[in-house]
Order: sequence, then C-alpha cells, then structure tokens
Amino acid sequence: MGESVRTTDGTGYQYTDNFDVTDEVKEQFDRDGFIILRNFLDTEEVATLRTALEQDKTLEDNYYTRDDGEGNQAKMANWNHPVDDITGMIGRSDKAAGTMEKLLGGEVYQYHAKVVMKEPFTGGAFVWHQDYGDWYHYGNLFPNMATVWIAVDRADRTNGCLQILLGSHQAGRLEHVKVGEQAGADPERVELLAKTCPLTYVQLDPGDALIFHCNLVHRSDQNHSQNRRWAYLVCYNRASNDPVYKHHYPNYTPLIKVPNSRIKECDTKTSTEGKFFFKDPLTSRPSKIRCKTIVPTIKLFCSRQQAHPVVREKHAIIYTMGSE
Ligand SMILES: O=C(O)CCC(=O)C(=O)O
Repeated sequence: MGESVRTTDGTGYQYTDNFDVTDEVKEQFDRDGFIILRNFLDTEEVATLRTALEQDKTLEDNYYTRDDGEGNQAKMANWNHPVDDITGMIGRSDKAAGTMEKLLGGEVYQYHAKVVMKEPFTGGAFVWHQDYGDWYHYGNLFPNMATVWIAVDRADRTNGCLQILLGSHQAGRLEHVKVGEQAGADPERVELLAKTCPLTYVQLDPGDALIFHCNLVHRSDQNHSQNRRWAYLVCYNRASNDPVYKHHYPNYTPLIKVPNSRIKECDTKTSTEGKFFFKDPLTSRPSKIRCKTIVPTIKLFCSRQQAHPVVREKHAIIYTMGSE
C-alpha cells in the first residue's frame, strides 16, 4: 500500500517508489495548486537526464527565446509527443503520468515537453503568468491540465528558481497582456492576488519536482549567477479535455505508461526520431530569420499548421505575444 511521507522541513513529500497520492496529497494539490516531490528522480536518473540533454544537439538547433521585458531572453525548446528516449520514459513513467492522473482525476496524455535553459549570467526571466493563459486560447475548454517541473540543476533564488503565488489557481484564469514577448497575467490583478496568496520561492535540488496546476500564477527571475539553471518540464492534459481547436500542441493521443524502472533501463538516452519540435515563428531556427512584422508571422504560422482559418489567424496573433 502506497504512502506519502512529508520531508522533515515540511516543504514537500519525499518521493520513493512507495509514494502514492493519498487524500492528504490530493487535498494539498487542490488547495495550494502544487506539490513538491523531493528526489523524484534519484541521483543516477537525474545525472543521466542531464547528460542526455547536454549532449542533445537538437536542443541547440531548436531552442527559441522570448524577450522578458527586462533586457534578457527566456530560452526553451518544446516538443510534442514522448519519444523512445529518457525524456519520453520520464514523461510516460508511472511516477510522472500516474501521479498526474491521480491529481487531475482521470486519464492524461502528454500535451508537450519542454527544456527551459536558464544560462549563467544571461538567463532570462519568465513574467507572472498562468500556463492556462495560453492553453485556453488553444481550445482546451477546461483547466484540467498540469505540469511536472523537474530540476536538472539546482534551482534557488540566486539563479532564478520558480516563484509561485500559493493557492492562486483558485482565482481561475486571469487576463493576460503582452510583457516583452511574453504573455503576462494582468499585473494589477497579480499584485492584488499576492496580498492573499503568499509568494513562495520553489528551491529545488537536482531531481526534485514541482507538480503544479495550469492556473497557478508563477514566474522566475533572470539568472545573474554563475550557476546554470536548466529544467525539464512535462505538461499533461486530461484525455477528456481534448482541445477543440487544432494548434501546435497535440490532440488527445493515448499515453502508454511505463514502470519507473524503464527510466534507468532505457538504452536510448537521446532520440530525435518522432520528436516534433515547436518551430518558433518569431525566432525561427536554424535559419535564425526573425520576423519583422506580424504579417509574415501569420503566414509562417499558417504554412505550418493545418487548422481552421479563424483559429489559425487568432492563434497566429496570440502567438506573437505568447510565452510559448
Ligand atoms: O522554468 C521557468 O523558469 C519558468 C517556465 C515557465 O513558466 C513556463 O514554461 O511556462
């Protein structure tokens, strides 16, 4: 029988293979909008993941950036379905997908995976936002979505760890406005929310994970330190919440879960086969051509996507201000 054991400092749960989403864990997720699982990946697993990401040349070819409005660029690479490498095994693992199913209350699929690369000295900030700020526009009718944010490097206040407003997901979806090249939650509302939802810095050691609800308001600072802060994120959607618009993230696609042991057993540490990276119309790579106006942006977007024309146009515009 599974259990949930709180860490002695009270900041989360100790992950072991015996971990289960008990009533207490579910209540905390519903109340606070997140849970922290310490040692979610053990030392060997996170070391293998880190090496795989460092050696993965496709990240260098496919990353894109978003101006943070403070002079730096947030840097990330996104792809859709889990493939047969360690990133895919983590996304399909019982500890990630199975835990998510219990927290979201039903079958889930991978909406996309992402590596956020916050480099030493230059790493950009993410402005206050909710993930559902964008995902709503992509036709996800319900906020039955959440993310597993896994620390590849230590993340703390010096290198731009995640900051959250505790319980802010209960406010529902906020309006978002353009901040730099990112979609930021209405700053006035965030300021008001911060009076009742305590600002919390999520400091994680490598392998620790934060699982958070798509309406939880979060941000992260620039990295002015010498320490890199990379993170691997897997975003999930409830199977029953199949997006009603076609867009760059996938519709419901059954996720074949695997036992946690497959993370260590996985022979292919890095694979590009079947990895469909998000090609950013703003900072299209590897050609590195930057769109100057919104019109080419729309054209670029439409040529890649096969969505309904109204949806295409709407999303092309949203795209230019979205964080992803
Ligand atoms: O990793 C971070 O600093 C923030 C990432 C984030 O908020 C996002 O990808 O939406």
